[in-house]
Amino acid sequence: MINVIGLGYIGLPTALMMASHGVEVVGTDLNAGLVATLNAGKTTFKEDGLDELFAAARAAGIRFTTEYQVTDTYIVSVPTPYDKFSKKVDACYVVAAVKQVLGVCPKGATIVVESTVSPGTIDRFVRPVIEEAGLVIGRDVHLVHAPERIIPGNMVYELLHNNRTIGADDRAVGERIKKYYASFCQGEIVVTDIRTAEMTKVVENTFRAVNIAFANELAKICRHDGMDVYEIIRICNMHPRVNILQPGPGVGGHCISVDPWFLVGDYPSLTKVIGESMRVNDSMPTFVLERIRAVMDANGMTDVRRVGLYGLTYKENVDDYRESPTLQLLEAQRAHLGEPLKVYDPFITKDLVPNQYHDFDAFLADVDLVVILVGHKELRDNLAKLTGKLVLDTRHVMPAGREGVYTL
Ligand code: SAJ
Repeated sequence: MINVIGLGYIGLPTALMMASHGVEVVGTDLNAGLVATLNAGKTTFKEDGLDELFAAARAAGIRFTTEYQVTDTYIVSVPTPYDKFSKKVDACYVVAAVKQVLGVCPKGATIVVESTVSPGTIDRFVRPVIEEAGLVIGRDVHLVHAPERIIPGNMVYELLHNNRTIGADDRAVGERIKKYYASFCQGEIVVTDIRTAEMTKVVENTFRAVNIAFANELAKICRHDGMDVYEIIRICNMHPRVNILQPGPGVGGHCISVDPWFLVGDYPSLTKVIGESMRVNDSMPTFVLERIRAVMDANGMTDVRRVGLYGLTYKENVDDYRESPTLQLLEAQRAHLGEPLKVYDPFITKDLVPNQYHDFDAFLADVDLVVILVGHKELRDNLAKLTGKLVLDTRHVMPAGREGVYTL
């Protein structure tokens, strides 16, 4: 039986996948409310195919509890935030979960850390906890790191199809854990050592962050001299070895905007490109504020109460707003004592920020300038509703040449 510890964005779908593919699974989370919701037959976030997967896992007998289980295999999938000042990974949740596991697990159990951690975290934080408990790693407890690669918005599909990495001290243990993942994963599963697995995960997300920063910097250069960044990127990408990403209002989510900082925190003098890329991405919400001001000035608009932000989530068609560029923008605006801008997002039903709307039409009726920060499908399907409005389109969703539309 596998005990999955942490039933968030990664732990829950992973537990459901295994359970619906013949593995006996118990999911544990310290959040009693979350466990109660799952036990009441409801999922805790939206994702294509998640409800169907949940139903299949429940039919297969998955259980949810706040208790750690006595079993031979644990998958730890708890958050790994980073310390905003030191830029280093904060492994406290992983360490706390491992301590709890050690309190109940029998000798010879395997602990799989699935949470994203910076290279060396398992050596520095997890191994000492096990040794301090008087246990011998490789005999009393086995360690594995199995980072995930799924993208929010397409999680269920990617869980099934992505290649994966499993890092283990002992190859035989790695191969045993691989079998659990292979129960559902149709991609290739590479078994390597723990440090390599830690590093590859963070490097993958850093690669994307650096490439988004490149696109964002191009947007600033093009804005400076009145060039069309989208047309330039489109043409450049016709080159067989060029593949530039899209500029945007900033980088959010709990991966691309966080993981590269782990490397900057650990190797400050060796991460010039990475550190500067993160700063470029972090500068984008303020750049959007400057663009709002420029569009208002160009149109003789003086009342910020007639400006509305479309989108609160960190990207399109998900309900996750962690580190979202819109929240970063509102924070930057707040620092200047500005009147909070009006905001609307079809995916955010609870009240998250001041001046938030829950109806698209009511939102549109109250604003003259719509700032598109997220290109949700709802918006793409209803572009005609923006007729007659000024639009600042930071996601390149509006058709070219429409009157009153401005870009980044
Ligand atoms: N973004 C841009 N321009 C782009 C692409 C993205 O501005 O061209 C922005 C998005 O709007 C968003 C942020 O970047 O704010 C991150 O979005 P994303 O879609 O690039 O990535 P995430 O954070 O949803 O998921 C990433 C994925 N990593 C990679 O593609 C390397 C996913 O595969 C990982 O599993 C996930 O991080 C994770 O958990 O680490």
